[in-house]
Amino acid sequence: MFDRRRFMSGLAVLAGGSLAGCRQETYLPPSYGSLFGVSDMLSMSAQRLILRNQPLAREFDAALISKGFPAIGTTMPEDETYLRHLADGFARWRLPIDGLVQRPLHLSLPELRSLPARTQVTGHSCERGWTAIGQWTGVPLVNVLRLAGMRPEARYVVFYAVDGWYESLDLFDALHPQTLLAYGMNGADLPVQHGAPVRVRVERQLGYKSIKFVNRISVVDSLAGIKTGKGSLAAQFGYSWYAGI
Ligand SMILES: Nc1nc2c(c(=O)[nH]1)N[C@H]1C(S)=C(S)[C@@H](COP(=O)(O)O)O[C@H]1N2
Ligand SMILES: [Mo]
Repeated sequence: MFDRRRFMSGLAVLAGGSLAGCRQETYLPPSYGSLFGVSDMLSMSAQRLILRNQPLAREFDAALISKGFPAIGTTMPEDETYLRHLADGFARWRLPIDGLVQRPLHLSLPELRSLPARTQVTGHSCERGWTAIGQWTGVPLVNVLRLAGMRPEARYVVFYAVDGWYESLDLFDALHPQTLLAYGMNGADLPVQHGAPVRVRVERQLGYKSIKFVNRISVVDSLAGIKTGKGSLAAQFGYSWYAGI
């Protein structure tokens, strides 16, 4: 039988150690220099206190999966490289994982699918006022980070998407067991409009943190040097970087 524990400890050894040396506890969002930032900071520190034991977000019975899960924002990227990969069934698609890691990775879809996976039926809450329930299958991000071997200075994981979106999580959320690189939805391959071939699922935050069409993951010690320093495109538009629900 497939022994998940042994495989995972194998991955940890492969990574040259556990993630124990990494700093997982953060109580401050990356930017809090304004009045809005103060409320962001208060809600984040309060939630971190409540969530300190890393409870799972609620999971639902498969019977409750929404029939018409809305597709929001980008539903068909225009990027030419992306369209070539789509036409090709993503056979030559690779996901780079770089930055503060011991072994930068370039994972193909079959490689991602070969890592220990998780399936979860969870609620999605969009800041625009709708919710839906979906079933997501993917590899917990923590497994990929173990494979790459994070350096002790690592503090944030940044996700880039083909449509110019980017997002970031601190390690507290990045290492959570329900934070997935999802390649499946409702028992099938992740459909294009929902972010094929791979999207992020962040179950304890609003929908915009679950970035679709991911094409690069980078581990960093600070968000200050990335684009405008806000850690996310949504945050550049004025949404909270920390969108806990
Ligand atoms: N790359 C990318 N990711 C994205 C978006 C987007 O437009 N582009 N929209 C976000 C928003 S606001 C929501 S609510 C969810 C919607 O996911 P869905 O289209 O699968 O419902 O994706 C998020 N991730
Ligand atoms: Mo959203």
